[in-house]
Amino acid sequence: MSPGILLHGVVLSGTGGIWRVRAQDGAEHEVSLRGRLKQSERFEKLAVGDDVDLAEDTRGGAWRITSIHPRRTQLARRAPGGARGERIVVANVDQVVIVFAIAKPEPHVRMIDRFLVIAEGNEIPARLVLNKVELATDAAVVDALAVDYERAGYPVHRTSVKRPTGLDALRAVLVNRTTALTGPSGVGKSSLINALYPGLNLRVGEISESVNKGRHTTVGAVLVPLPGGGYVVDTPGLREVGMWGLPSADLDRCFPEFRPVLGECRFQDCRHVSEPDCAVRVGVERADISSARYESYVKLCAELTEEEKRF
Ligand SMILES: Nc1nc2c(ncn2[C@@H]2O[C@H](COP(=O)(O)OP(=O)(O)O)[C@@H](O)[C@H]2O)c(=O)[nH]1
Ligand SMILES: [Mg+2]
Ligand SMILES: [Zn+2]
Repeated sequence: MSPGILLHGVVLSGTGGIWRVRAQDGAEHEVSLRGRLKQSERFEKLAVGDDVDLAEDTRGGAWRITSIHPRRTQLARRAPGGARGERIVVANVDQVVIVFAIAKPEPHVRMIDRFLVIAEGNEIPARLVLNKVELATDAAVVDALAVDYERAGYPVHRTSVKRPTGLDALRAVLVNRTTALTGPSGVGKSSLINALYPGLNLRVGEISESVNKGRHTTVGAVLVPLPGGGYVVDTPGLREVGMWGLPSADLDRCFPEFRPVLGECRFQDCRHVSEPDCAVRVGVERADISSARYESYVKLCAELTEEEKRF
């Protein structure tokens, strides 16, 4: 038997055993798994974003997945209260890009911080896009919105689609990477993608905003190849990943600006809420740590603690 041609590819989409894979030559194939893999545990875990090897069936023109490469990262939706029942929403995301707007709609910092925690909890680098900057009366207004995130170590792109600003720099960080683009409705995600890649009709974040609203079924993530190389994840949104399963005790480490002082609280298991001699709260008092970010921490911590009580 001839071994047939082998190709390397990336899973773009798929459910129910049929997967759409983009080979490195750009051709897309609808494929299923080889019997051997199908029976293995890894079949259960094949996800959009996975790097796979493809082989051409010796009998027909069909392509099959023969192996799955180890993952660089995964965005997992964990079962509440434990590690079991984890479902991988998308594999090999290199970065999370969170879009918000200077106005229209007003920035919702709590939601931004929640997205950042999800990225940190999954150990995926994050950056922010502050869009609609032409609506600001002066640069100080923009800087005031960016500063908390920049001080926490996140790159912030200042962009405008209306008066083209920052678009080349944003496109440059998307090249050859797999990016999960997210953010509230109306901030300009679709406009940005269309400005960066005219003609690429992406529904970024729109599944959760419309189709999937109020449903229990999940629409899977889809990778969209970018003209310059790389992928953007067209996803129901990070909201569907959620923080489920993140232990409340690990939340502090998801705020990078807290990390330098985390060993300095009086209690080793300090939650930084009401404990005495808390180094995080001292940091907030001294304005080394942003009080808005700290407030997000307290809110999210309460949410996770509540969840832990329920399970
Ligand atoms: N003023 C201004 N409006 C923008 C900008 N980018 C997008 N918009 C507008 O914001 C609204 C929502 O944009 P859209 O791309 O649909 O947002 P999405 O929901 O995040 O995909 C539309 O009316 C856009 O024209 C911008 O840079 N400046
Ligand atoms: Mg949109
Ligand atoms: Zn503390």
